[in-house]
Amino acid sequence: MKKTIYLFIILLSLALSACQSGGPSTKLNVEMTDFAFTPNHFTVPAGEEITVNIAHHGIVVHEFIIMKPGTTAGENFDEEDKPNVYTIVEVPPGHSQTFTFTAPNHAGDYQIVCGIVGHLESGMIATLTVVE
Ligand SMILES: [Cu+2]
Repeated sequence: MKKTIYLFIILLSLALSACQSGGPSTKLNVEMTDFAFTPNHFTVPAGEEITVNIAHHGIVVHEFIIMKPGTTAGENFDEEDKPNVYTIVEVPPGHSQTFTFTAPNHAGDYQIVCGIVGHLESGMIATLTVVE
């Protein structure tokens, strides 16, 4: 009987740790290539300071832009979209860069794009999910 309980506890703790790894994180790792973000979905806790480690493996400059709540860049990123930028980082090709930002206080999905002309259209788009 005891063995069964121990086994149950082990399985339960494994299940819990598995959940955590897929849950919100304050540390994000993202790879930039020409022309994609990998991964293209991130989950962070609302209001927390988030550290983003970017590894750029492409040959042209890219940006990591998070759009403000309720806004998207639409079909392409242009002048009209600049007031809707929540945070922006520019990364030269071949560089690794770390930056921090404070996650929005409101849960929801926020669009991540690269604002260089033509890059969003080429696939540089991702989603930041903020959870309470
Ligand atoms: Cu880009």
